[in-house]
Amino acid sequence: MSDKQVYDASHIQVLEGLEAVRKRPSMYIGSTDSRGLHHLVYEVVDNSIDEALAGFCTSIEVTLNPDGSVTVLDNGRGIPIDPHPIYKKSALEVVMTVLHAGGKFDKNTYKVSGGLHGVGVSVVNGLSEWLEVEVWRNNKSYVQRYARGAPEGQVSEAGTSETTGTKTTFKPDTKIFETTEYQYDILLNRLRELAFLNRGINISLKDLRSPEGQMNSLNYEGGIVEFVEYLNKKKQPLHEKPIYFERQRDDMVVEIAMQYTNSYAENVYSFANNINTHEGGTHIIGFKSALTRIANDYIKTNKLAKDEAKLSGDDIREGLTAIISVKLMEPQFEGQTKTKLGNSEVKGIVDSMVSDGLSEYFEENPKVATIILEKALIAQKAREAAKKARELTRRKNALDISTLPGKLADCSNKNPEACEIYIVEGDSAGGSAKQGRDRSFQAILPLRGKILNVEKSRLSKILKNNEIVALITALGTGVSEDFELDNARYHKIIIMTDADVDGAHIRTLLLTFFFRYMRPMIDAGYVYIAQPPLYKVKKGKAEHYMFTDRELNAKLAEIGEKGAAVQRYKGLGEMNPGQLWETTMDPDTRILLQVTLEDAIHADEIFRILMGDDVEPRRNFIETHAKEVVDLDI
Ligand code: 0RA
Repeated sequence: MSDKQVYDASHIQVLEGLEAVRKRPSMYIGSTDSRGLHHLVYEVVDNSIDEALAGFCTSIEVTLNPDGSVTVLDNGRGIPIDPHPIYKKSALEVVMTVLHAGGKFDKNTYKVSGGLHGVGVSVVNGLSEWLEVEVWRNNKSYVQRYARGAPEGQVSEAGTSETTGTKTTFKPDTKIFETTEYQYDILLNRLRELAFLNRGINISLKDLRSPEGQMNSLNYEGGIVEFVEYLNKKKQPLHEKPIYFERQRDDMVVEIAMQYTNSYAENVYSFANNINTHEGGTHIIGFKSALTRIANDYIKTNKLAKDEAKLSGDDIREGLTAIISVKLMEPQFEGQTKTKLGNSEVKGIVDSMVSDGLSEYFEENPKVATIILEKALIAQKAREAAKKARELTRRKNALDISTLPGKLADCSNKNPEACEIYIVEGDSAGGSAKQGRDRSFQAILPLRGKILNVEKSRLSKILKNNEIVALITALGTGVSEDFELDNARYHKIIIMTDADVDGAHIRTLLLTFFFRYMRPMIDAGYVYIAQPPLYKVKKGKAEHYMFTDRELNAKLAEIGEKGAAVQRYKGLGEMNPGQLWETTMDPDTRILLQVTLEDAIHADEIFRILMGDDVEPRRNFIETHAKEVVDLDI
């Protein structure tokens, strides 16, 4: 194996680089949970997208293989294989084994940098049990294989080829990842987003892991216009076609698509180089300020308002679905999660294109303009009314307990960081929870019956609902525009509902409310879901609580079914205070699910499906996700 020896000597430096990746994977891909696992695929796909943006690739195929590996195939130019001038080995090997080597060849395309993407495919290689790459170039085919990032041999020729392209297959390392099971829907959502953001590219996803399999082909010639139509699929638009603007300056391209619906929610999503800029940035600032200004100008010029009413940004964005997509050469990503666009030059360009484009659109479509602006004026009136109602729910200061809701059983500790509040379904479970809790740091707020469905009402109406007012007052944060995370009276807000359909519904109603009106609470990781047990197994004197059917079956197999009594808990009310504490509230033994916002676009869709007017999509969703609905994680 002389070949191997040569390699052992030359890849020492490589191993040093990728060893760091294996030692601290989270530094490179964010985490080693399911999220990090999915990032591996995005990383590889991003390289093919870059090749497509450079104009050389039209098709990207992602396949989930039966052995747990993933293949990404594109028809680009193929990664160069000739010797690299500095590293003295194939450029392909350098790309696959040297950190951050990926984008150095070609400076003329929009490359992702910063954020979790753009760390380079070598990171994927380092975190894979094995990876195999095949390149078609120069009428030849070349292959190389690696184990945990280290080449198993040199790049070798493997026959002739009439096409060009790159195929990467990798198997995520079970030594690194907590889970190595890919979720089809998560990949599909991101690939669909990429297909919308990069119009014309053919992207497919294929699942070969089970005989039934599944497959989706994504191709949107309409780009982000189709993205907006897709997001509004189940809503009622106020005008037929999304409004679309595109402008190019120097090396920057800005695209905006927007459409109003009769809903109350705002769905404005922004992207920079295909990365969802959750934290906003200069493109969003430019967009919002131009939109508000042009709307107010139009109202004034055309005397649409009876009084001197002036729209706020929120008023003119009520019911708006919009996508803002910027592609630029050197994006600066800032903010806590590096998802805030910092490039200052972007603001002015977006502002001026929206100003010009929207005034022209309003001039040419006066009927649509009137419909949009009249809705915004109603939103403005409702906002004034809501403001008055909000003031009633706002506590003067956090220590003043005179205004706290009567049914809140507060805790004695006043340090929010140490305090938790259990939001409990029903008075009887609320009673057990009050008796079972540790009153020093656990507060209990029982909610009676179903809270209002916030998806179907404006804030002014929502604030007339007693259960919601009690909730807001207890939390101390205020709501919507007035929301102040720093005023939260508890840093754990724990939703505790029965493990049945009604419980799931109440939980979804509460999550919808947090999502729409207290979003920073979710972003801060304050919102949790309690996991009460489903079963109690009793054999002799021993009692065991089981949280899933699988656990139950395993337990029964272990202790034997003879003489074991199985009690299925239908509701929290069936547990006495001691049991409730032991199974669901004791920090040492309980299981809490933290609510995270993996994908706001998808969360919005799910909430609309689950909470909206249409029965049909709701039934479809519940039928296909029946098992997951019980622990819905938005
Ligand atoms: C730089 C230069 C060239 C191709 C690529 C990058 C490339 C990289 C990847 C990663 C996945 N698929 C890819 N396809 C292409 C080629 C430059 C040339 O041929 O002149």
